[in-house]
Amino acid sequence: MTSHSGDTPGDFGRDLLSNLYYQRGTTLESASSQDAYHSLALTVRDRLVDRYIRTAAAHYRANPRFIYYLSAEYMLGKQLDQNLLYSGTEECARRALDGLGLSLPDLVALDIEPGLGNGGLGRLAACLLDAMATQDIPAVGYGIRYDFGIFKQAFQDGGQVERPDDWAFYGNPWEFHASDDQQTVGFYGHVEPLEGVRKSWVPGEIVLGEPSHMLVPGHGTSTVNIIRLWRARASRESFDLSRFGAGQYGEAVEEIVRSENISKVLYPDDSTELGRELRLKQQHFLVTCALRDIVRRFRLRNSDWDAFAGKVVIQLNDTHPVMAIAELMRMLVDEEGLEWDRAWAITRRTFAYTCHTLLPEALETWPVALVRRLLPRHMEIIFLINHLFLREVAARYPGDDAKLRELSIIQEGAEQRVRMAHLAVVGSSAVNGVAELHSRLLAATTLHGFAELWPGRFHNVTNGISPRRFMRLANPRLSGLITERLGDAGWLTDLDRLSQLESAADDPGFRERWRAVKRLNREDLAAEVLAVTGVVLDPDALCDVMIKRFHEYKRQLLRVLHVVALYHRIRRGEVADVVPRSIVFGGKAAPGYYAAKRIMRLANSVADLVNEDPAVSPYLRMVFLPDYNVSRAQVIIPAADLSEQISLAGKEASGTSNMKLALNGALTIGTLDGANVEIRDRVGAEHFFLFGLDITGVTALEKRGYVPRMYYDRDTELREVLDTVAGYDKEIVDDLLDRDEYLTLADYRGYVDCQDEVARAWRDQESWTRSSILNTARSGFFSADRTVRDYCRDIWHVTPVRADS
Ligand code: NBG
Repeated sequence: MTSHSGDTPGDFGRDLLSNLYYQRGTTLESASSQDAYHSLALTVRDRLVDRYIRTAAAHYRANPRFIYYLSAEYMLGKQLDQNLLYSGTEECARRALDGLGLSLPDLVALDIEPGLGNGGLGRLAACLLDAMATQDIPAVGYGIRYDFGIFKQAFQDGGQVERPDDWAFYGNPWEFHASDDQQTVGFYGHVEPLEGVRKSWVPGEIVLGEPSHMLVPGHGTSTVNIIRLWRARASRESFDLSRFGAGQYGEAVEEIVRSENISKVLYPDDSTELGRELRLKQQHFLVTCALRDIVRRFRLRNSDWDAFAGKVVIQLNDTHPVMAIAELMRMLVDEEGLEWDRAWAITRRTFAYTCHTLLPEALETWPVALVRRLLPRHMEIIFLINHLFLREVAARYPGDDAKLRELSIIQEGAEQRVRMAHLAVVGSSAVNGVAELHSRLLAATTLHGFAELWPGRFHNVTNGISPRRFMRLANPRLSGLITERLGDAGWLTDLDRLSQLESAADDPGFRERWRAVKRLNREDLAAEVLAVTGVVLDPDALCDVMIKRFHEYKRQLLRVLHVVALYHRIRRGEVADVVPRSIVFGGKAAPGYYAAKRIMRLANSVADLVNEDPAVSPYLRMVFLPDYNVSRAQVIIPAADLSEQISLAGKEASGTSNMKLALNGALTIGTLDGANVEIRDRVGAEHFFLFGLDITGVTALEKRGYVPRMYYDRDTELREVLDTVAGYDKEIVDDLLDRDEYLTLADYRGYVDCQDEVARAWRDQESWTRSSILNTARSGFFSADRTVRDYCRDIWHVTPVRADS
């Protein structure tokens, strides 16, 4: 076998031409740009394959405990930039391509972004996989290979329009197909008794799960893990030839279409559960394929079921994969013939569950009737789990029926429903929230009864981000400066070393260079904004960034209100407290989320208002960059000076853009919500702009009775702002005055005054730069490597295995 591994430009160029010839069947002279891109991708991928094979061999030898990360979403970002970096071939590829008359940036631009997620939850999954590989943790990520990822966002008359994301239209060069590792997944049907609790489920419909995997390389190590994605296929007999012969072409492929629809599209809503049957099918499809694959892998080296939980940790990323608890019980009891109690002990030890929300509407429940129809045996198993669990609760709280109702996995009412979060807690050995405040609130409110019952089961693991993706790849200039200052690039895998930048904050020469980097990054962003939207940004203006999904609780509306206030001040010539700013928005709204879409439209109208007014635009420009995704994030974040983290306290579980922005030297304006609290604790209160109600204030105000109209009556500037907004959208203003569920008006004055403080601080560029450097220097804690270490220590109890061991 000829190895594709040399690390000179000559070797690289030779392998690229070979891939062009043998994989694409063409030559340099006749290659299309897709041919060139695919050959480059394959050449880079080849350089990771060898490491992957060695990793797999080392894992086989060591037979270690594995982390199996189950997630319905992954936001992987572009692979080419990452894999060039991780394979150490960036420079040699550039030179090889130069020699062949090809341009690396042009080909990088063709790279696809698999948008297999909605937002923070999916990106977190990708950052954790990256960090696990980087720390040599034996791990596999399992997910769904949606044909269509998160929709592409465009604006029409300021409103969001969604277009399908056929992300692998030209093929995905990063993916290995393994059609012979197919699994079968059943749906519907009926249950037949065997002996005792053991039953036999006879599904009424069978779908095939076909896996493919992508490589997940670690940085600075030989380890290459994989993420395995499943795609639904109809069985070979599904095509109805007789109907086709009779001219019924649609009917002939009906079954194929029905089966393959399961992995057709990612649900584009990250908060409210629509309770659609197809969604539940997706979940069951994912967990069945993953579990069968996990068992197959377990059996390569082990046979005794009692060893299972010692070798397998299944981390449930939110409730989407929680049906796995019932499915594993079904496999162990019905298929493997284990006693219920033994199976339950194994199951409970195997699973761990991460909760990512506090919003009640995001806590998934499924109608019992639906589950019973789609997964009849699973429904029985859930009832039995619940029965045994409630017996335990009754023993602990004798006569307390309210307690039983509160904790039950089944929610009673007009329609019985399965509470997936309750099933997750009951069936796991560990439960964690994603920031200190969030974990505290989970135990105090949402999951209070469970935390009282099993305090030892509850943990906090504060989220983290990949410094490779969000610093080294996104911000090569700042990375270069940091590496120069620290002497080597080791900080990329040991992010606490950024603390060595503390002294640099007091070095005027270093500050100057830091500012120069920010300036260049703002120029890059301005170029992108111009190309995409036609809006001209001033690269010297303060770059004020709010990038996240559109949600009322995140309060993009509050951001817009401040812009309108600034607009009026500038129009009146009250510019004493105004500094030139570029307001940058990015984020998608769920297609059916009417209120969020209204706010988006308003944001676009306000952007037009300020940009088109020659009296205002020297001070203020505003742009809504459409189709926010990981690639866009990599351009926006390095340019940011101010990070908007302004959710209503108690609503944002953690946030992760807050971490990415702080790491890149943006100062935060924020509330005491999610991980903002920990960011402020670490970077220091004097380098963080705090405003707004905290959780105690929110609770007290809601208890007193919140009257939003009062703020309108008392605050003349707010009145002017809302009157302007009413000219665009009266419904938004009516809702604010009458209801204002997220206390926007209560926090308005504090926010606007705090923004004035930001402007004053910006005027002193030396001191601002110092704060910026200190934000970076003190953000080491937010590395996903630390997050993974926390999981390993508190929940997973796994040890690294080195590929070269
Ligand atoms: C999101 C939270 C964020 C958090 C990410 C990652 C869901 C259900 N939750 O605050 O809203 O940062 O998860 O943990 O998408």
